[in-house]
Amino acid sequence: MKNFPADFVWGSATSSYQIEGAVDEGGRGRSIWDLFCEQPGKVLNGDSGSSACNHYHLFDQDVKLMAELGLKAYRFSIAWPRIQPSGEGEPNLAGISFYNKLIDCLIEHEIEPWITLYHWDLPEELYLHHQGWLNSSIIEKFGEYARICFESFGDRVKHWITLNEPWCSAVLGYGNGHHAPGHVSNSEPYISAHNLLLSHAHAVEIYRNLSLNNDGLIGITNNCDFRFPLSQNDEDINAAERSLEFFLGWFADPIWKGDYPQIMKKLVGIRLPEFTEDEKKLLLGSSDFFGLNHYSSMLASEPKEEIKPQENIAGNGGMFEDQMVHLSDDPSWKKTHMEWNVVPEGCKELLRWIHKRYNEPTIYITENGCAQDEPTLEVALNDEERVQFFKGYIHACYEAIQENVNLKGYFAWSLMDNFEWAWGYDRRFGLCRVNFNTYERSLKKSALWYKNVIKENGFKA
Ligand code: GBH
Repeated sequence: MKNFPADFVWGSATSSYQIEGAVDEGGRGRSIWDLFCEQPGKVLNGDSGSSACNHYHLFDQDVKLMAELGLKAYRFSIAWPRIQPSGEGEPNLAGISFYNKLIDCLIEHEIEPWITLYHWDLPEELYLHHQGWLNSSIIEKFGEYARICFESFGDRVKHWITLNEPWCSAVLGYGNGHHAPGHVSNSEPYISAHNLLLSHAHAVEIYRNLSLNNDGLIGITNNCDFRFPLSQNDEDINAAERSLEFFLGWFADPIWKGDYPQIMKKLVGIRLPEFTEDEKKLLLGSSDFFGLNHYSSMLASEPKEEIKPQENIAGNGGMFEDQMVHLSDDPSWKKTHMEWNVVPEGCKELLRWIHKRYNEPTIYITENGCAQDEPTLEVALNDEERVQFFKGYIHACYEAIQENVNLKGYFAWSLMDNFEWAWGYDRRFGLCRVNFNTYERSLKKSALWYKNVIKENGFKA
């Protein structure tokens, strides 16, 4: 039996725009994702999150499903435009009331709510009239939004995540344009990232100064895919290290070390903004735990020739050319429906890397999971490959814990199939199957397997 520490947090995660639907209800304002989905060609099949899983109306049913699985914790995000329809000013009470009902229902079922404040649904108004994450005025606005959430829900919520994957907001949103707001630039990713980091730190300062008189914790969730060196040559080993510093170090170094990685300053030059001494102080130590979303791994090597655009995995994302790393796959790796490599060993290696580089922080894996091709209900319910995926990755977590990595929890992505951003409803990540016409939910084999892991607090190897 592979037993986990008794207090290990077993959870599952979702995000607001991916599951809620009801975009015109309860006084919700529009977000950049409503706008993005309206633009032809941006989202596969012209899908949008306008009705998604209809969780807004079916949340009590979903909480029952979570209870059935035995989840100890549920990580969800708040839609900023439900709380402040235009991104600033007085709170919208219907929005607050929706999340109050959800939180109370979770607590009634003994499931701990973990809240993410920002999982990409920026109020449209802040983008159209205030330049979104490109303008430093967002720092104060995000702080005010966060304050409303802390004051409304902080009596019951003990785990807060400011931002989900700022790398994605910066690189996919402002670098290659795959995500809202769809900008293509090699400087905007660095500017938006800078404002995202400062917004995070400012919100944390507000939370800590509120002294809600509870033992609440607040942190950030970053995403990182691991990079193995292609060979054991120094050049490739350095390329893999450089790639991780450009990926995770970009967002984690300022918080755990007080500034951007030296190698980024060197290679990005004047396109990388600088922090003032006060900003560095504000950032340093601004996360009580290390939130990590991890999905995949690639091989990294020293480029032998100029990086060509087609090698530039995230397109014109700035960082890919700037880091000067060639990425490739090991042909023996299995792939998911997203074409992402299944490499549990990479998860363990990344946990070790974080443990070492950031001085043994408390880590929570706030997302891990896979998409599988599930054209019919029958195929979906027998998702043996997802069971194998979870088994491999959770086993890697187990091994990391054996090596004293301070991993304290794991959240499966995702509780249910949902709106998978640019892939619309074509890609399914759920433990539960969702019929997007009837909104019927059914447990997949992986859900039943995970239920058992939670119940036994581990599994047989
Ligand atoms: C998460 O982002 C999001 O938080 C969530 O909303 C989303 O539904 C979920 O993932 C599934 O997509 O081939 O090694 O370059 C995931 C961020 C960044 C992870 C790109 C995979 C590419 C793998 N992803 N990365 S690689």
